[in-house]
Formats: sequence, structure tokens, C-alpha cells
Amino acid sequence: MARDDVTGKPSSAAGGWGALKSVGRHLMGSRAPLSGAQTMLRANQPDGFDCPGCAWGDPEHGSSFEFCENGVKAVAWEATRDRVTPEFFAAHTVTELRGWSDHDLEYQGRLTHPLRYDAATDRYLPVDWDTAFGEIGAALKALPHPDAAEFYTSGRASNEAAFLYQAFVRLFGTNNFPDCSNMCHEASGVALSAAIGIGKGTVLLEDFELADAIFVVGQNPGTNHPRMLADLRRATARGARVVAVNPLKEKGLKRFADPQDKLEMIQGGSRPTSTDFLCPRLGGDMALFRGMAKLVFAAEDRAQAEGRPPVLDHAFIAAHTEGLADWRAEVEATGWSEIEAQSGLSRDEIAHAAGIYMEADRVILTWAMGITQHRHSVATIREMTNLMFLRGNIGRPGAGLCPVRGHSNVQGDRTVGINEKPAAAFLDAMERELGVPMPRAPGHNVLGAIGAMLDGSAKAFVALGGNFARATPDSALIAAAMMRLDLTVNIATKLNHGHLLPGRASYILPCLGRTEIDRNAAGDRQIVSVEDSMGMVHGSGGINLPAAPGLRSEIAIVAGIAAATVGSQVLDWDALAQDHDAIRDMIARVLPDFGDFNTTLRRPRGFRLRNRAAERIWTTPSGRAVFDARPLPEATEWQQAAGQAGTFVLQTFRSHDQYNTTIYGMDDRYRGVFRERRVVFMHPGDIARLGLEPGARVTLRGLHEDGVERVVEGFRLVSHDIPTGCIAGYYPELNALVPHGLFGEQSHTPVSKSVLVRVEAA
Ligand SMILES: Nc1nc2c(c(=O)[nH]1)N[C@H]1C(S)=C(S)[C@@H](COP(=O)(O)OP(=O)(O)OC[C@H]3O[C@@H](n4cnc5c(=O)[nH]c(N)nc54)[C@H](O)[C@@H]3O)O[C@H]1N2
Ligand SMILES: Nc1nc2c(c(=O)[nH]1)N[C@H]1C(S)=C(S)[C@@H](COP(=O)(O)OP(=O)(O)OC[C@H]3O[C@@H](n4cnc5c(=O)[nH]c(N)nc54)[C@H](O)[C@@H]3O)O[C@H]1N2
Ligand SMILES: [Mo]
Repeated sequence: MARDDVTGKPSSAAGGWGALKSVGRHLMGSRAPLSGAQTMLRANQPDGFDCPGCAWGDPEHGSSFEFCENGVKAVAWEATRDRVTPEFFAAHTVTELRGWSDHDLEYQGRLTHPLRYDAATDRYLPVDWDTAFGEIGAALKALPHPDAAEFYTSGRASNEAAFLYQAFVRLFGTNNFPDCSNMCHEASGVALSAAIGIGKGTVLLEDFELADAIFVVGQNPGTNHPRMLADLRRATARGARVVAVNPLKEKGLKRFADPQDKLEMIQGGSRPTSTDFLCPRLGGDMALFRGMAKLVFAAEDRAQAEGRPPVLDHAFIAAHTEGLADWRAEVEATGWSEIEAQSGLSRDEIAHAAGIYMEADRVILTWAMGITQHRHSVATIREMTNLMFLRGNIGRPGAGLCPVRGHSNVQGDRTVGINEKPAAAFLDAMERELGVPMPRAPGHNVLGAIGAMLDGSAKAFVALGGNFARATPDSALIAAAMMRLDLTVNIATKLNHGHLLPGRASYILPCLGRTEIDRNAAGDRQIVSVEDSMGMVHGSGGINLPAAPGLRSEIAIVAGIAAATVGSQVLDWDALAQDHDAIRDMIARVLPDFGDFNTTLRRPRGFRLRNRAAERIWTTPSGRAVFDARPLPEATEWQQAAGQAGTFVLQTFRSHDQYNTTIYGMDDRYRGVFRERRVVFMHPGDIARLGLEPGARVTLRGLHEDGVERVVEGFRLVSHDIPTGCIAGYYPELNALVPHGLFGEQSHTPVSKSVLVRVEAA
């Protein structure tokens, strides 16, 4: 067992001294800002900035420093003292930089100047803002059709930046909004919209203090939502059951040592973050929830026969739902052998989980990428929602659905109109606001944009943040396609691979980060707003000086491109860029749920956007919550691989030292991997069956048959407690194996958590 380097005691918990040590390194290290510690103290505070780390909610009494190791990393990474200046670009050609690692590129520091690609020297050269805007506007206007441009958004953009961006793009004439959420929680949005009328969760942070049982499914909060661990461990401490459902026994899902608990830190103690653990096979969750439903129905029948109180919430079902009978028929028709084979769990294990579900009066179900990045993600989320309806576990205190979002404002970006298939009501409201028609044809999502880049119909790509080429599947194919475009524009804080795939004309436009003060021409400090996983909207204002004098806010950059492209007749872009309150007034006119936006935003914790499902008002076509009836998938990828020697189903996930494509360091402390990322986690029995030893180097070959060869080499086998036939490794490196032609039914999300591969000795 790994030892804690400070206490010398075996460390079986997440957090603790290991986390504090890591924080120290990131805040005090040579690369960190002098003001790092002070900066961190203002994260998620009423008068500070929203932590760019994740979308977990903020507590009501956000007065004491909410500790989060990975929040510290995100902030320190942005607030670094290092700069990527024009001298850097003079010293390195783009071709050379393309050979650098993701880590080395971003590690160089913050971008300082607007840059334009110069093909003759293969270098990025500085350009002034107005020239860049003018040329970008001219290039966009010269396209054969507005639909030949793709406008990508990454979920860190504020509501104000995203709203202006969508207004600009729609005035330009397209709904092409590929968005990071297409690769992320899209399945949650699709499933929940159909089931409860809103594509968001229904709980508030306070509900975690009331729940009797919390199911944490397909999620690794110890790394990706560390602040959630404090809520989970408080829940176990007061006697609630917390059931983790994950093929890997992730450390953060077992125990957490809270660095804010002084006594615990001194004594080397920790508390459980879960009470029960289920390890299904990859993609086996729908079968698990179906098995639980079978047992709930059986218990209901028994209760009725014996004259005991019912197990189902009949009043809720009758008053609020439709479709129960059809679903129940599907459940009855599914046999236990199918359920056990697909989930990899025994009937006893499933009965244990069902027992916890039925004993609890109030249940919360949370999930993330382990659920959303499969072929049958939408079906799985509908199954989870069905199960929750059975006992009325929605729309009352301590109970509800909670898709835990990724990027800190990905939910807000969708709310304010980043959507390739916008609701007619939204477009109607935009037309009323702007007085001009909006494009009505559906645009491209991420896969649509990839298709258009590959077939040559896309000519231009504009990115409001993110790292499209590395985050998407089939990295090499996409990279080549990007370089065939006429125009690429990247609005970014740091240099990444996506910027090094220049089209005929290419620009990098450096922006202010969340942590930095944004002043308008008059010197007034501007704030922006974000929406967390619980639908809470709150303000965010930077506190550090801008990383470079010439940087502009995302809002100002979007406004600059917009003015040069669509002109300022409909919207006075410059005036909006100078006054974020005016943007918020516009948002509230288009989306009345924002109410008195500029006032409520300035309350300490902001405000909650109205969530009708949480009030048991269902904005579905029938006005009811909808049970969904469908069979289990015929065969999960695990079942397809089973029995074929050397064939596995691969999930691609995050290490503890990364933020998506941003690689902070090479360690994955909680999983015991240090100084390397090219690893494959495999069950010891599977390693032996391959005739190999832990540590052996292997080649992974993708088995998707579409004529494209997908191979990665030199990966090291790590023996790990993971179901047989299932393997795991890190994204983005393994995106080379994820086929863009395989995606979730209805969600169109790449299946990053179930890729069929063959593993061969190197
Ligand atoms: N520090 C840090 N924080 C982050 C991010 C980051 O990269 N770094 N990324 C942000 C973003 S954009 C997002 S979307 C979230 C991502 O948050 P997570 O969803 O936690 O991200 P992953 O690392 O992909 O972890 C997926 C988890 O699901 C499990 N899993 C995989 N397949 C299955 C399955 O079939 N069934 C079940 N039950 N479990 C499965 C994996 O074992 C793993 O524990 O985090 C956000 N926060
Ligand atoms: N195989 C596989 N692929 C996946 C996933 C997976 O689990 N497995 N996860 C998917 C998920 S959940 C997501 S959300 C996507 C993520 O996809 P993206 O959102 O596109 O990627 P990020 O890595 O978060 O983007 C990082 C870059 O954003 C820029 N940046 C950082 N801060 C700011 C800012 O404040 N403003 C601006 N303008 N730019 C900024 C920096 O230049 C940085 O290099 O990846 C998806 N891809
Ligand atoms: Mo995400």
C-alpha cells in the first residue's frame, strides 16, 4: 500500500497530506504566481471568481476557504508567471511545436499577443487586434455560405461571452455550434429533456444533507469534483448510505481525509465517502438498474399480497407520470441471466443495492462520464430516471437527479443558447429582441462538424476556448482535416495542439482568464456569470492583474469579430463589450427565467434558475414525467469482446494531474501511477492470460471496422483491480483509438468509455 509521505502511515484515503503537499507544490513552485495563495482564498467566494475547476455547487456559507486540491491546480495553472511571448514564437516553428507534448505546450505559460500564422516562415507572428478582427471578418464573409463555418465553444466561457457569441453566429447565419458538451453530458440533456422536460438535474447542494441514500454512478469525484467528497463524507457521517457504482474502486469513492479538519490531519485519520461499492462491467449500468427495478416491482407485489404498505409511490405515479405499464412489461421480460451477464454483478449484489434504494425515503442519484460516454447512455439514464420515479424520488427535499457537470460553465453556455438545435421559442425570443430573422435549420454538433471537416464542406473553424482537435476522437484524422481549412481562429489563454494546425489563415487571440480583473475603457470593473451543476447562477470577477497588458476579455474579442463580420447595425457590439450589465439585461429579455438578473446576480450566492421539474411541473409534450420502455442493449462492447483472446473494452478517463487536455503533471497519485501517462490498467488475471507480466509494453489496436487503422504503441501494463475484459487508460492520448463513427444513440457522443481494442505484446 502507498505510504503517506508526511505521516509515513499507509494512506488509503483521498485528500489528506498528499493533497496538501500537492497544493504546496502548485502554489509555491517556481511556476506559480506570488499571489497564488491569496488568489485561491477568493475562489468561489461571494466577492471573488468562480473556480474554473469544476461545476460542483458552492455551499451557502462560502465564507471559509473551500479547500480543493484540483481547484488549486486549475487556478495556479492559469495564474502562472510564465508567458508565451512573440519571442517564443520567433524561436519555434509551428511544425516543431506540433511535436511537443500537451503538457510542454501549456506549461510555457500564458499567451500575451494576438498572433497570425505566417506560412512563409511557418511561424506565428504578432498582429494588432483590429487587423486580426478585420481579416477574420473578411474571411468569414467570403465563405460560400455561413454554414461553411463551425463555431466551437468550450464550457469555461461565461454566460455573457456565450450569449454574445451565439447572437453573433446567428446574425452571421448559422446554427453550427459544436460544443464540448456534445462529448460530455449530452446524453444527460437528451434523456432528461424527454423524461422530465428539462435537460438538467433537479437537486440543490442542500439536498445532499437530507438524502438517506446517494448513488454515485460512473464518476470519479476524488479527482474531478473533489469538493463533492466533503458532501459525501458528511452524508456517511450522519448515517446516510452512499453507494458507489464504478468498475474501479477509485480511492476518493472510499475514504477522504479532509485537509480542513486539523485533528484528523494530525492523527492521520479519514472518513468514508461511501458505505457500499458495486463494480459493474463497462456499460453494465443499465442492466444493474433494470435488475433493481425488477426487485422493486417484486417487493411491491409481495407488500400488496401481504397487506403491508406499498413500496411504490402510487400517488406520484398516478398524478405525475405516464408509461409505467409499458416499462414494467420490458422489465418483466428481461431475464436475470441477461442482467447478470451484462452488468457483471450477481443477483445478490443487485438485491443489496435495491434494498438500500427501497429502505431510503429520499434518494439522490448522481452520475458523470462513466454513464454518458457509451452507445446506450441515453437508455441508461432513462432507466435510472424510471427507477427514481417509482418511489417519487424527484422534486422533493433530499431526493432527485444530479448529472454532475464537467466544465465550470458548460451548463450555463447551453442555457444561454449554445445549441445546434435551438428550441423554436428561444429563436422567437431572439428575433423579438434583435428584430431580424434567425437561422432555423439545425446546425452541426461536434460529430457534424467533424463530418463537415472530413468531407471538405467546412471551410472555417472558430473556437471560444477548448482544444477541439485533442478532445475529439480520431485525433490524427481531425488534425489533418483542420489543416485543410481556409480559416482557423482560437480564442485561448494558453497554447495547445489545436492552435498548431493552421489552415490557410490562422489566428490565436489571447484572452483574460477567470482570475483576472476585467475593466472597461472607463476603468469600471466588470463581472461575468456562470451556472453550476445545480442551476445556481452566480457572479465571477477576477482579482489578479491581467497576465499581459494587451489581453482582452472573451466578450471583447467576440464583439470585435462580430463587429467586423456582421456590422453594428443590429447590435452595438462595442457598447455591449463595455457594459456587461447590458448583456445581462438582454439575456433576461430573451430568457425571462433570469428575472431581475443584474440584481439577483449580486446576492452573495447568486440565484437559482427556475427548475420546473424540481417543482414537479413537467414541460414534456404530455405535461407528465415519462417512463421509458426499451430492451437492454443486445450486447455491450464487453459482451462483444468476451471470449475472444486478447480483445478488451477500453475506457479513456482522466488522471489526477490533468484537466481534460490540459496536462498538469505526469502523476496519478490515487491510482498509484507516477511520472508516466502511457499506461493501460488491466486485471492481473487478464495480464497472465496474455502471457505477460505487469510492466510489459503493449500495442493497442482499435477494432472498429471502417478502413482506418487505429494503433497506439509502447503502453505499459499496470495491474489493477478492474473487472476482467475491461481496461482503462488516459485521454487525450488514447483518442487515437476512439472512432468518430461510433457514438451514442440519440446523444451522438463519442463512445470514449467503451472502445473495442486488441492488446498485443510490443
Ligand atoms: N481535476 C479535474 N477536474 C475535472 C476535469 C478534469 O479533467 N480534471 N474534467 C471536468 C469535466 S469536463 C468533466 S466532464 C468531469 C468528468 O468527471 P468524471 O466523469 O469523473 O471523469 P472521468 O475521469 O472520465 O471518470 C469516469 C469515471 O467513470 C468510471 N466509469 C467508466 N465507465 C463506466 C461504466 O460503464 N460504468 C460505471 N458505473 N462507471 C464507469 C471510471 O472508472 C471513472 O471512475 O470532470 C470535470 N472536472
Ligand atoms: N477519449 C475521451 N475524449 C474526451 C473525453 C473523455 O473522457 N475521453 N471527455 C470529453 C469531455 S467530458 C470534454 S468536456 C471535452 C473537453 O474538451 P475542451 O473543452 O475542448 O478541452 P479542454 O482541454 O478543457 O480545453 C483546454 C484549453 O482551453 C483553453 N482555455 C483554458 N481556460 C480558458 C479560458 O478561460 N478562456 C478561453 N477562451 N480558453 C481557455 C486553453 O487554451 C486550454 O488549452 O473532451 C472530451 N473528450
Ligand atoms: Mo466534460
